[in-house]
Amino acid sequence: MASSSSSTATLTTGVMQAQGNPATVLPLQRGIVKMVLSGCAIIVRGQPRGGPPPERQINLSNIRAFTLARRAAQSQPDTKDTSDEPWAWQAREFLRKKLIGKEVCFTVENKTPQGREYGLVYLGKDTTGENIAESLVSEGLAVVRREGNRGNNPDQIRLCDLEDQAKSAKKGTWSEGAGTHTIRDIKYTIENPRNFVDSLHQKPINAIIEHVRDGSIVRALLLPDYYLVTVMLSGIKCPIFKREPDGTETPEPFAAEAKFFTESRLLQRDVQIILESCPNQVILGTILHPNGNITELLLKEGFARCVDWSMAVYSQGADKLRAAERSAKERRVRIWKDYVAPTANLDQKDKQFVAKVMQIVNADAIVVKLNSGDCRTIHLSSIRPPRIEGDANQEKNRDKDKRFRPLYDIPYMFEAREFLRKKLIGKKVNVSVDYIRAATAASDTGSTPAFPERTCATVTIGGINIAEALVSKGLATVIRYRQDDDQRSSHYDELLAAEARAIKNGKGLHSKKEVPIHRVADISGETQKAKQFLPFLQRAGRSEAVVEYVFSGSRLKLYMPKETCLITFLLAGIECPRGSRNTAGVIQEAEPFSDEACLFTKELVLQREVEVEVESMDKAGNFIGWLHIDGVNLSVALVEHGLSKVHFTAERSSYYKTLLSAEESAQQKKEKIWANYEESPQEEVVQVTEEKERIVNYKPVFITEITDELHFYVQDVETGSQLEKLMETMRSEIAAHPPVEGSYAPRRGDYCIAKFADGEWYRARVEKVETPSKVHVFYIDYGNREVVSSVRLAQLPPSFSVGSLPAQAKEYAFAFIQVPQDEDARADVVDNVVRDIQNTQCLLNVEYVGASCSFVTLQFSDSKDDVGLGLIKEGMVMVDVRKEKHLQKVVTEYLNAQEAAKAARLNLWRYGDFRADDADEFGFSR
Ligand SMILES: *[C@@H]1O[C@H](CO)[C@@H](O)[C@H](O)[C@H]1NC(C)=O
Ligand SMILES: *[C@@H]1O[C@H](CO)[C@@H](O)[C@H](O)[C@H]1NC(C)=O
Ligand SMILES: CC(=O)N[C@H]1CO[C@H](CO)[C@@H](O)[C@@H]1O
Ligand SMILES: CC(=O)N[C@H]1CO[C@H](CO)[C@@H](O)[C@@H]1O
Repeated sequence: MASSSSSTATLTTGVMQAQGNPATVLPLQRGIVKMVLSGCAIIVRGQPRGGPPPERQINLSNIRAFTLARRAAQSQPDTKDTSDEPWAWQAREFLRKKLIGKEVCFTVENKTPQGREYGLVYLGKDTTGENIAESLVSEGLAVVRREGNRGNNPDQIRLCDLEDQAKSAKKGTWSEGAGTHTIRDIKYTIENPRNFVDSLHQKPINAIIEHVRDGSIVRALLLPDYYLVTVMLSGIKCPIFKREPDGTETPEPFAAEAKFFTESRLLQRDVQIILESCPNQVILGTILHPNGNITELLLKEGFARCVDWSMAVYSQGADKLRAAERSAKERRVRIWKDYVAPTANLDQKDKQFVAKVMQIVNADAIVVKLNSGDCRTIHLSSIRPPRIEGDANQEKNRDKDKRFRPLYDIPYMFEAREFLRKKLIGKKVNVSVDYIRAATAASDTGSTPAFPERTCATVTIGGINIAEALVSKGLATVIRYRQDDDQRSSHYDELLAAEARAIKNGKGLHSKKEVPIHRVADISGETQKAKQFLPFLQRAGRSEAVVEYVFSGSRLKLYMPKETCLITFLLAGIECPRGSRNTAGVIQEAEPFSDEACLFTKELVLQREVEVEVESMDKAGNFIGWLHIDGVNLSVALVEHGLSKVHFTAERSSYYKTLLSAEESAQQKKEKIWANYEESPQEEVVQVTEEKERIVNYKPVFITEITDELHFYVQDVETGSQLEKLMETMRSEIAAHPPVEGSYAPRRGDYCIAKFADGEWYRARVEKVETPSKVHVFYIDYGNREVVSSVRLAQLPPSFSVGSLPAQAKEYAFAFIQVPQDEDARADVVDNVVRDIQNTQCLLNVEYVGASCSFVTLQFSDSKDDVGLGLIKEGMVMVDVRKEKHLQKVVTEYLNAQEAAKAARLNLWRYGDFRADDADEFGFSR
């Protein structure tokens, strides 16, 4: 081998040219073997220059190999599949194993006009390496071309010698027999690919990658049975070569690079493949190679993106794929070079934080309280709450009388909300923001509503992804995205998997069972219904409730699960600062600390399970009572924290003492509303910001009963005829079917009929059963009470129930009047009042609302004189000074009358002003 001393010696070693001018030295070239085309041709890759490197096909000089099987061109129906010539496959495999991925050097001896190159190929860097043509001939895997005038060529002579040796050793093609066993039976098509894939049970099978179409699609020859299949890598997609209508191909950005990446690692390598699934005739699989797995590598290098639908079948851990993709995005490599993370402009502290759950909104969002004290609404990423199926028109066809309440009326909405509520409310959760969904405008047609900007996050508690839990119970579904939309959950695949499980197990929304129905009676704001319902709640004692909404510190909406109804509930015993209100277009400013009180109540009770004791109702149909949560009485707690004052109506309740001491301690500490508190209760000026007018609307009532406490019961004169009619028909029915004496067993709270001293039957309610002969009843239409034997009681005929006509006797108390504590003095007043007004018609006006009943002024219907004022004038009672501005005119009138009575030393004042005496004694002056 001649060697020149030129500086290029290391790169280009001279080889004598085979034919022609012996003085010419052919340049020696190098490359890496990309592919073996047949037993006599290879594709060699040069040095990459920027993009994918140049490639050249080299046919080995002087030999002829056997032809490999060829599939008929689909476009030419007259061609047929041809099969392997004997030993053709063995020759290909011999070269493949020897050469793929290896460095070779070669000289080109000849180049045809079509550009096909023929030459000598040596394994390694120089011609000292194995001569490939010689090896083939020695193995009997190729035959020497003896045609032509080549007798004097030393290379050819060597080949002929080697061939002669192979012949005598009976190697390869020179062995006995026709060599038919060396012919493959290639299966180009599979009858039922899905069955085929299933039958392999995800076991790795040996294969050779025969062709790489693009980065993520290959043709593989499955061994040992020679199935030739196209496999798409599960879970990913590389940029492709788009086929245009005119037959040309346009590569998407990085398509060629991705293809080269896969090709250079896998083409004609021995691999194992797991065939994972076969949707729509496409086989999805994962290629295993000792040096790593190509799916992950492609993602990590930014040559591929994750594909939701096929990730589900990826058998080697979809999370690793997402992580690889995430890493590529973060480094902005290749296809991600312009990538901007959805949370890119958030501070780390806004991206991930721990917060306390304050409220569950519908079934896919929560309100959390941050460490800073601010509240934020967080939507659960990538899930969709239960919703109404079908078009919105159906909604219009709904029962028009019934208000549509999504929480109860959308199937599974309530279940979803309850699941979240029970698991999360009041708890600390980890929030990891996945994306911010921009606000959207409503569509012109109004078919899609406007959405404000939404913060969407993965929320976990104790390591559990709450969205995944919701989806796996079938209480939410997973949103599908466009492939390139990464505004989605960071745990999207787990959500999809959870959904697949829920569908398979028929959970919740995916269940074939009838949807659970929640018939909820909304009593809030329905005075009539509330009236009927009041006695049930009063009787029930402590009832369970869920706080559905907090309007203000003391005004709540409750869901009563046992009674399946919604009510508005006001806290008894306190005066809570009012929020700003808009009454008839006039904005009234909020009282100080109204927001604090509202927040306090929200934080303590919103969406919690509580117990309530309903005591009474106001005229708007709101129930009034006490609310307890975990041993805390909310009225007391608000007072304790200086967020409410004790209201005088609390006096009668069993919590009065607790309230007062709570108030005292708040005053001492100068908490919130007591910040400017000076210890001189007499001087206390109550800020009454309310500017409302006293409402004067006297209506005729019939006074039926006056109690020892100077409360009284009245019947509404306007509905009096209804009661008369009811009594009449009831009595005639009873006369026709007299009750069997003693057949009725009274129970506390029951409605019944009772035979009064006049021998007539009246509607009544059992208040207490001491013994069968001592039953306490309350005549619901008259307000009087009696202890009777049960033989005087009978079942209330259903047609006369309080449902058909509510109890007619309503309880009231005198406004602006303090009932004397002294029993004798009180008895005097009661006697006086009984004499004047019992069983007469009067005019009644509600002045203000108390915890157990409303406070009213009464007028005699003839003279229009005020009954209460009359009592003041006679010195029978003292004035209860109300501080509301709009009542001051009446209060002043009352106080003037009181002064006159005092001066005249009437009744209570007969010994002078006993209160002033006390005051003087203790050094106070008035
Ligand atoms: C060169 O190699 C190709 C690929 O195997 C083959 O089709 C072709 O016939 C070869 N040419 C000659 C002249 O052997
Ligand atoms: C929040 O995440 C941290 C770390 O991942 C964990 O230690 C902590 O327990 C989580 N807190 C909750 C409430 O899940
Ligand atoms: C199943 C398998 O082969 N997984 C491998 C995929 O490739 C990565 C490296 O690229 C390996 O770490 C995994 O073990
Ligand atoms: C009877 C009852 O529940 N009383 C509670 C009212 O609330 C205060 C504090 O908020 C508790 O200390 C009482 O025990």
